[in-house]
Amino acid sequence: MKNILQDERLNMLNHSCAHLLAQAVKHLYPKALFWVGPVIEEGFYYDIDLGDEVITDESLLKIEKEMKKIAKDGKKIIRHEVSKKEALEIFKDNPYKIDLIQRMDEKNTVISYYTQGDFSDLCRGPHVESVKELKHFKLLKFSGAYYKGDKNNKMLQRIYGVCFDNEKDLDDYLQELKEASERDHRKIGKNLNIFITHDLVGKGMPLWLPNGAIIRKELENYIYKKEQKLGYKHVYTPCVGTVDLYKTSGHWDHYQENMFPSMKVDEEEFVLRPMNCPHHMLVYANTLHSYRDLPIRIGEFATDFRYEASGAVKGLERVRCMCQNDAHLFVTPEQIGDEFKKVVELILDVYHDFGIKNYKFRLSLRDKEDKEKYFDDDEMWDTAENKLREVLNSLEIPYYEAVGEAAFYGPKLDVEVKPAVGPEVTLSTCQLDFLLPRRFDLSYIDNEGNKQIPVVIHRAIFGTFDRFTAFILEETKGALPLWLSPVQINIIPVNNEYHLDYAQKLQEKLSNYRVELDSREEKLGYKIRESVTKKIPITLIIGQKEVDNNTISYRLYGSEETKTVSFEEFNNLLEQRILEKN
Ligand code: TSB
Ligand code: ZN
Repeated sequence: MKNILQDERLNMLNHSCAHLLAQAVKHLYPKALFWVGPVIEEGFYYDIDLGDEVITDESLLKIEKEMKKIAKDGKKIIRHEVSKKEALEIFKDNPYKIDLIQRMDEKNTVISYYTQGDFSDLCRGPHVESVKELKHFKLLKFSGAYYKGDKNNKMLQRIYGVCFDNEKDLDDYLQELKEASERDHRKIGKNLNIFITHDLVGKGMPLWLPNGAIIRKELENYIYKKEQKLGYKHVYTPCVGTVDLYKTSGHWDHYQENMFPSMKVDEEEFVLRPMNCPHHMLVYANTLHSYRDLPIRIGEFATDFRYEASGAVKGLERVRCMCQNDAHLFVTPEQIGDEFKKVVELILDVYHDFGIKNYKFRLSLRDKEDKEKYFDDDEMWDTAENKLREVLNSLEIPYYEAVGEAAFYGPKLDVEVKPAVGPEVTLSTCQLDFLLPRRFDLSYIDNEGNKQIPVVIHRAIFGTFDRFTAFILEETKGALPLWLSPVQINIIPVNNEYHLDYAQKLQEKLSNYRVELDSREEKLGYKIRESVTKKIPITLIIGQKEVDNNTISYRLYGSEETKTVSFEEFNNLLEQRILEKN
């Protein structure tokens, strides 16, 4: 989808359109006070204090109409440059703009504002020459937004819109927006009863409904089998730890802003864990290790809690309670390359099974200047980053580098994907860590009988089950492959009186699968349509012909064609599709 921010002309057009929106709002709501109106990836928005007035769908239409009127009038957009003092005088009636001006540097900044007809707005520009150029726009939606994003401040009203140079581009864009919103996993999750959230449980804490739980269980079984084959040992550890545990690991000093506050129980002070590494370090430390035992791979489907800003939580994609498909691999320095390669191969293998094609590898490095976020040991960082680069180059996978995206304990290889709505997110991750084994005083005995410190590779193939499920729902638009579908087969008897018996027998014979039998007294067409709406992969239609010939007629999701086969043939088809993950 087009990114407005990356196109100079569209940037300007949308910025000017934000002013046009503000002008129209001012005409309709003379008491309105304006805060900021930036251009964003999807167009623009303006945050407005409307006093007691509330924006509705109807008011959006009215505002849009007023915008068209002003644009038709065709006033020029004129730039003015003034001193700070003058600016304070010009915008004295708007405390929000005064706040902006006051924060501007007295000496270095020329303060500019733009005027179009009866409306002026503080702004750096640039803008189009005249409002006449603003013909092809649309107001998209509105929401509440706290002043400066702080929930202790007043709630302002945010209106979103987008503007293009011609009607076709606008129409195309609106169509794409519509398709993206259809693909949004929050919408699919609701329609297919996969998850919900509830205020009483809290923000970012989804409840997985039975359909969602089936998907999650299948994902767990799938990755567990793969990991077992690769020599992983799985453990269960508690989803809390003491503050001391996280002080030892360094999370307390470097990751605390992402953690829930601590709680005291008797003499102990606990935190909900944001990561599982410290627990796994202790699992490793429980036994003595020789170099011959390494690599040791400790895996867990582990629940973590992280503080995510309330504006950032999103369906299953960004949650505050998540379950990682986590593992920590304890290796000798010589084994880093090999073990890392195996993780990358596993990622590629899994992506192949799920048909994931659009992703980017990102090498996430530390920001040398940020001593707060990153553990301060330049030599350790240089070793880890160089080693990781070396491994990636030898793997010959294309990647880009991003400074400031590393974990506090080491650099990472992240896999980035683009959700239907919103910016890119990390799915899989593989991280190199020389720090935590030191902090937990881990060791193994090398071939000369000396104590050595292992290196740790942190990795999560799905990332979290939460985010991966969100992504897969969007990739498939909810039409999951047979093996993952909550309901795999839906049997519809044409007439209950004559065909229900046979349909029930079929259901019993297919008891290895998740089968529903729709025996409601509804019209056949209605039931078939509903089967499609529920995105059930296979619908069986059982009528007299099937009963007489002992056959099965089926339709695959996405196809109008009905095929008739014997039970054995049908069974083969199912096995084949499950095997091929189709
Ligand atoms: C891989 N200690 C490592 C672990 O051993 C770790 O926690 N890495 S992480 O911080 O990158 O998180 C692992 C994965 O969790 C990320 O790659 C991402 O896919 C997923 N994740 C992170 N935050 C969230 C969130 N708020 N909601 C859903 N998934 C998340
Ligand atoms: Zn970890």
